[in-house]
Amino acid sequence: MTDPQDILVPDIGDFDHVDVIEVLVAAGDKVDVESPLITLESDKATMDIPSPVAGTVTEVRIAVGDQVSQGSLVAKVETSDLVSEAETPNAAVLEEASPRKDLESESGHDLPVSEHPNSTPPVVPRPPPSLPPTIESDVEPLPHASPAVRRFARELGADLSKLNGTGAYGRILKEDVTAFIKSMLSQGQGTDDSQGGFDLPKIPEVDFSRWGPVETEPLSRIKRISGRHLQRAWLNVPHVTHHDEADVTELEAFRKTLKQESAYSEVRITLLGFVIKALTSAMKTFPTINASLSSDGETLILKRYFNVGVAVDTKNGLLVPVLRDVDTKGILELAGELDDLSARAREGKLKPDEMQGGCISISSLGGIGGIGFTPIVNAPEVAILGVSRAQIKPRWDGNAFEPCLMLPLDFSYDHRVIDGAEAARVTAFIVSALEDSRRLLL
Ligand code: CAO
Repeated sequence: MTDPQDILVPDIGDFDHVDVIEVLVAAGDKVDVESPLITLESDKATMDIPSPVAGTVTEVRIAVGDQVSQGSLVAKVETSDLVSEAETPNAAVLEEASPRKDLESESGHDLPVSEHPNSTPPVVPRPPPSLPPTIESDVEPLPHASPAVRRFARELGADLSKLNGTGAYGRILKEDVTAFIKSMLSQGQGTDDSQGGFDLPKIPEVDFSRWGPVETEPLSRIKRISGRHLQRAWLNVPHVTHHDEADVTELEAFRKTLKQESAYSEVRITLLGFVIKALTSAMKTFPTINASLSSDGETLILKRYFNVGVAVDTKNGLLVPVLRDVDTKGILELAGELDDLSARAREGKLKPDEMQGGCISISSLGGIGGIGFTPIVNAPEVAILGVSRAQIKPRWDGNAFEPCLMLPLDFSYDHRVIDGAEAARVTAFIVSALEDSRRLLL
């Protein structure tokens, strides 16, 4: 061990007689190179004064409320022989350090004087590039907190704009951040059910009434729940959407024929029944689309059952009832089940377990309109098929353009599980199944 070294306020630019707003160490604390020792605040900026050496603080010579300038004694730090010169990036600065009297004459201030004239020369951290005092200008309206507290908050993912400071003039202290994190955890925020982590930049609150009359109404319960689920999926899943279209001219003609046959008059047959069947076939051929990632992201859970969720638009928001064992059912049965489930969804009569156990989802806006959209994967599922409105388009058959009924398909997938090429193959498979419905029998 060497004698304790004096740690002085380094060159802090044009600042003079700056208030000490925080003392971040006490005698006995171990510090590393760059550990903040004190925080200063002028009317223009706050800054941390870092330790230029690693070691143990033996004495702190500054208190909150003091005023300091370049050369003021901050603390004494006992460095170990091992780290004092060889390992600290400040070794060069130590050698270059101006003797105390130079400092006094340079600054012209009545600086605190070392009590040990024969001790190791004081460390005057004219900081090398790797060791600047952390200065944060107040040009941007930052929350009132020192850089050390901001760093602490950043490490814990706490949004300082949500905190009320208990320090002088409302300054946010380290204790305030700790209390905030504890209260977030006790409310279950930051867990799997959170709204996506509280370190997300917040959308600023705007008073719209400044520009005209407004009304405020609560979101429906379904919208609040599904919104949270959608946000979680959107933020957690790296989404890609693959677009394609299927020529369903023949399929639609077939569907219209069925609709006219009395044997099928009981059931409302729409294109969606065929799409569900084509998707089921794709799930069998491409098992990765019928899978989920384990929560640690290390393994893939492949499902050997085939359940398809179908998004249903209700007046209160989106619900996704699940058609079970779709591989064992025909198109008529699926159409009948879907009609029943969607009717009960709209009446608010679905049971919770009827919305569970899906393997993949379909979102069809075909009855409403649109040429395409990018559905959000219903995580922990890994894919969703969006269906938009079929419309007549000219298609080149090699000799001439033919009017064909083209059905737009939008296949969104979790790119951690499904590669782009695989997604293209899956979608092409669904397209060919819809273009030649005999394939649905395979
Ligand atoms: N192209 C052209 N016509 C279509 C079509 C398409 N892709 N899809 C449906 N249609 C037609 C149907 O054939 C039906 O016409 P007919 O009465 O002449 O047969 C009409 O549009 C209405 O269909 P529908 O929407 O009532 O029935 P569906 O089986 O296609 O869909 C359901 C059922 C529950 C999926 C749908 O009613 C619904 O709620 N869709 C909204 C889903 C949603 O909101 N998704 C967005 C979620 S955010 O990702």
